[in-house]
Amino acid sequence: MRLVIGNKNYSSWSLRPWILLRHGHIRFDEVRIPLFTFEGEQMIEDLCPARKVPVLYDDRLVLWDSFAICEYIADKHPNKRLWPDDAQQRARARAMSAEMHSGFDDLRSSMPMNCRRVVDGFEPDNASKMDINRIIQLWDDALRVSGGPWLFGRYSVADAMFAPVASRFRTYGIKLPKTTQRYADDVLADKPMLQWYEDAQHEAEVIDSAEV
Ligand SMILES: N[C@@H](CCC(=O)N[C@@H](CS)C(=O)NCC(=O)O)C(=O)O
Repeated sequence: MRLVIGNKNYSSWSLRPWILLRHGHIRFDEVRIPLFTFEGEQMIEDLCPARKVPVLYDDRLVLWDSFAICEYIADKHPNKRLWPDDAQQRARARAMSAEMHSGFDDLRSSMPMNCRRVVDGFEPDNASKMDINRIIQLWDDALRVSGGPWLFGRYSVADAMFAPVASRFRTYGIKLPKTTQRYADDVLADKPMLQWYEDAQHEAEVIDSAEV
């Protein structure tokens, strides 16, 4: 299995399947594309059917969307139990993941993931504040029902889908209520996340449009 990803510092969509694979202790090779560089454009042309990362290669399968990749990883490794066992909790975890995948446009565009940065005095606009409040509500509801430490108790696809949000909250200094702050801290202190951050530190490329 081979996962094609973008710059670790910036590529939030790449982080999702990468961290899920690492959490599941599933072996894979990693190919990193330095986005928006001459070399990167060539690699995107060669490796990414939708001209976006991430892309998963597994035998003859070429899979080009982060959520579909997470679903496939969970399907292929049922013993890793990457969705909640209970049908209703699984449905909720899917709805949360789908909401992340298709929504929060304002937060995503005004607060791009940037693992290396901490931005002082950042004030989110009103639309991003609404996204932030909705995410707090989602995390809080899930943690209240499951008791934590992950959104649905055991680590699931939903945690992988929201991992880049915890990174954004730290970069832009977003204040969270106690329970959700604890969850965000756990996400960032998680071993695979620390590895992702470490790798991001060693990247030299700067994408100006993601430097708020
Ligand atoms: N819906 C896609 C979005 C993927 C996406 O937007 N990837 C960004 C990087 S995080 C990308 O490849 N950007 C490069 C480009 O647009 O040229 C998914 O979930 O995988």
